[in-house]
Amino acid sequence: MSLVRGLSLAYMPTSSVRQCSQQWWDDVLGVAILGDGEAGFVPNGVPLARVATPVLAGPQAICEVWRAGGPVRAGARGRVRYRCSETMLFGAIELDERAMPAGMEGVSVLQRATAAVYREVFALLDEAGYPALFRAWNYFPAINAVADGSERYWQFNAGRQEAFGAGGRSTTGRVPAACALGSAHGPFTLYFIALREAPLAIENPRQVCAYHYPEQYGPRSPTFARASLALSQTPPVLFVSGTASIVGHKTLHPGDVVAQTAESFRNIAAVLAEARRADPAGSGLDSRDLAYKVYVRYPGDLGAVRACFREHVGDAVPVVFVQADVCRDDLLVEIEASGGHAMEDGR
Ligand code: 3EB
Repeated sequence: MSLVRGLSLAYMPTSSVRQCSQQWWDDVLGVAILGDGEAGFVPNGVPLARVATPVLAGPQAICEVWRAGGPVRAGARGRVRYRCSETMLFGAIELDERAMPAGMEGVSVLQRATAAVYREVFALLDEAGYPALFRAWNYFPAINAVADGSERYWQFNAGRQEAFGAGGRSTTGRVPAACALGSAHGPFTLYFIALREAPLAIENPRQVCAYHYPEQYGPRSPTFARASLALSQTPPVLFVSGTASIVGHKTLHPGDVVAQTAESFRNIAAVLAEARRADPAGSGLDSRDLAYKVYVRYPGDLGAVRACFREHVGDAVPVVFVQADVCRDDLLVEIEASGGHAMEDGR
């Protein structure tokens, strides 16, 4: 008999999390605070990512709480704070670009900060015995800005790809699910979930693999899979990466946020179909079985995006809408999702 109930996700206003007892935190793996909110109520030893993506039409800040459903152990290595269960590790790390030495050999500050963060993460994962990165959430300011002669998202991609190589990780094929968004302010912030046993990488037949994007999107490709499926979890857990209005490698429907939202859902449906094929024994997740985070570039588009969202998945799924800059300046919306784990919408 096992007392482990498995992974769960809750989106809760920080005002209600603040009321929770010490005991409530016992099996929490980690938390991300979305939007602007003071974080002093999070107990020491709980990994915390503060993500300056303003919450749209909701409480000022929302806690994204990941719970193990069983005993957890806390630790730290360098700048990484983590908690782990028997099978998975949640970690969070911030690095202030302003604390980095400026311009070295033409390598941008952001590229070096990204590489430093991922190097620390991989060193921890190797030491702790959770070598397989499952899901990575990346946030940093001014993602679409050009600085030191190139786009900042490209600099991030260069640092990430470099660190994957240096850390002995593949940069194609077996890569994690991820997202990379522009925050309003603050340090480079990464939070992540890693596993003892490698998950399956799932791709989308409608899209070129991101790690094979042509050079027009930057000299070093992004290192992520369209989704990642952990068959080692019971039931299996699926993370769908940030998904946008891209078919092949091109942005579709520039300037039309509703068409971009609908196209993103077509991409998510295609990824879910691939995930079902990869797990014939699994229950098979449907778009209505997932929890969502929706990134909207322009707050004024919220009403249109939310209406389109409801048309696709109804209003019974857990979801948060936040403002963030998407990594291509013609993308107006990006949608990420996860399922298989338990979920509660605490709002
Ligand atoms: C795309 O499909 C849109 O760089 O980690 C989505 C998910 C996107 C993850 C990343 C970027 C990333 O290319 C952008």
